[in-house]
Amino acid sequence: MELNLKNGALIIVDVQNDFIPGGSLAVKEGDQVVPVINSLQHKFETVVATQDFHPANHGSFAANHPGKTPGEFIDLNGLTQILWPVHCVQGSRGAEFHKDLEIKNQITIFQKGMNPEVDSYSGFYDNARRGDTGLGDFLKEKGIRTVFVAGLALDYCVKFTALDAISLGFETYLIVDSTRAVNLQPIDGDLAIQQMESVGVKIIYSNELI
Ligand code: VGL
Ligand code: ZN
Repeated sequence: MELNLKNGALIIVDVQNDFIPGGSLAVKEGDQVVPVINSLQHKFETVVATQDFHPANHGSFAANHPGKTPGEFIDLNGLTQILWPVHCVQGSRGAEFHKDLEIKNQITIFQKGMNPEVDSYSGFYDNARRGDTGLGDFLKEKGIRTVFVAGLALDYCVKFTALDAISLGFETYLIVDSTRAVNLQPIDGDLAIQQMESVGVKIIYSNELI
């Protein structure tokens, strides 16, 4: 496949210590995406990274709902919210990017999840689609037409970032070997891929870009 990367951007989603084995919301093999993503960065003029960046009182943390445990569902200001372990708290080591992820100065970082009242999976909007990180306008101002999504986790933040990218009119690719799923249910990663494909996300492997 010939892919024109000229008007393309790489979106690196949430490659942070808490999503890596040893972290509080560890994704199995999450560390394995790092060398793949590093090998792709030089292909793109535009590289952005998202960073899950919660205050300690965030409403998605089970610990902030007495008697609740991770994996349970609650209503959070009108949205169904699955409860998570405390993760990616602002200023904590878990919120930092994996130490081997190459973060060069031309990478622009978009933080999300700062509002304790609503969770924020996508790199573009919060889950209520009210808060906007500015990523969509940033990409459009650069003339970006195609985005390539990589990172963690496939069945949450990667999926919702890709779905929003499609809804904003970007041609959207998932680099499938540059992501891993949380898989609360073992099938979740596969379902996420199906859902993305059903709205037009194209699935590619990193070696198709090299
Ligand atoms: C994520 C759950 C909660 C993710 C972030 O990056 O996929 N998942 N917060
Ligand atoms: Zn989070």
